[in-house]
Amino acid sequence: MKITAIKVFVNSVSRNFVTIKIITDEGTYGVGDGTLNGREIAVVKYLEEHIAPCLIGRDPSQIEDIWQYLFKGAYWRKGPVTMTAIGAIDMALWDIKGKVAGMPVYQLLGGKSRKGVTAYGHANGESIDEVMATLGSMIEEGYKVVRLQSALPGAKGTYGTMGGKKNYYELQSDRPLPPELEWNTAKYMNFVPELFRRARAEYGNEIRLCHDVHNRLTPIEAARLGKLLEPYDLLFLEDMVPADNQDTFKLIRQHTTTPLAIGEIFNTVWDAKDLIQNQLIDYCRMAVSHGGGITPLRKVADFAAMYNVRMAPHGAPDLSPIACAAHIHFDLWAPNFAVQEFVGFGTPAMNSVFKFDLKFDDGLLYITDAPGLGVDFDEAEAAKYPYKRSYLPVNRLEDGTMWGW
Ligand code: EZ4
Ligand code: CO
Repeated sequence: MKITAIKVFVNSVSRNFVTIKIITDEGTYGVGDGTLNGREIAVVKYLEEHIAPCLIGRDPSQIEDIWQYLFKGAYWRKGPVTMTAIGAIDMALWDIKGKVAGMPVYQLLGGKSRKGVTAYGHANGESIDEVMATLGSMIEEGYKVVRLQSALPGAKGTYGTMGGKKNYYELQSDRPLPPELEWNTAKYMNFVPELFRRARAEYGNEIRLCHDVHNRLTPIEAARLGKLLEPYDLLFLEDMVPADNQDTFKLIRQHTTTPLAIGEIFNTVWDAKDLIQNQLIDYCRMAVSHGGGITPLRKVADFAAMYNVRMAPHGAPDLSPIACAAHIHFDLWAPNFAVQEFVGFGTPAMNSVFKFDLKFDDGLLYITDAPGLGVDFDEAEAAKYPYKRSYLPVNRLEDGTMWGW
């Protein structure tokens, strides 16, 4: 079998998605997700100009060799654009291998370690009351784990909210430049414990809760937040500080028993190595797309397992149903899988572009035994939604200082 073509698509059904199809001379094709939020076209060009020409004529069964070829062969290793492009190729090759074998990808990885995949959803709101109402309905829907994010009263927008405007994850193409939000750490620190106090008071101790700080604290502030939230028994606090310097987490770890999660922007195991090896985190949030594919992610999982770190892949709305499918196969297999971020089934338009048979029942996600990844991409439907430039928001302190969003 030989690769005859690699097609790259970008569409804006609900938001921008980069999708690839690897076509073979035997008619079998594989699909992959190369979406990099706000930098989509950089990945499209990387795939079209720098990867596709090198892979035409190669044997698609050689997943590991192709991965090594693209990683080592680039010379310029790592980085989000390179690794997302490699991730898309890797996913599509696993899809082909599964289709050829007549097996779902989780079987190729080693088979199921569990009957279904525990999912966590988002309860985002403009006020604590709004978040509580959403949490209540999600518990009724069957969720066992929910992430809580509330706008700060009086703020222009907080992570997970946009100050009464669109959701941060929707297409922002009516704004020519990144939306600008405002941040105040002191107000946040005073506010967020109340969010979790209310959740426990109203919904009890059984529901597992988590929260995403989105890289907005300093290490000592993060340590304090971990302590403040200890009474509310979080499953994890995510991204309290950036991990550019992995040593930073030593300070946080010394002060709090609140479990820590990080990794959605990590591109290789090297971003997580010290965090894992020194047992400074509890959950690794690396994704199949931005982390370079299924091939490296399974190695991260095995490495993490040695240090009691569990996998909790990123699953925000800017990961397409193809990455979602790849994650579910990975999650079914990984012995140290914990929880999968999951934002629902998408709009009817999305379901016309991405065809994926997924079920949610009593907190768990299930897929069918379709060969490969079990997700298909409709080129003609996708063409109805052309790319529209759209950015993630940026964040400033109230005095104008640029901050992390
Ligand atoms: O901000 O996917 O845990 N989820 C997140 C996401 C990220 C977006 C970035 O594109 O932090 O919502
Ligand atoms: Co996050």
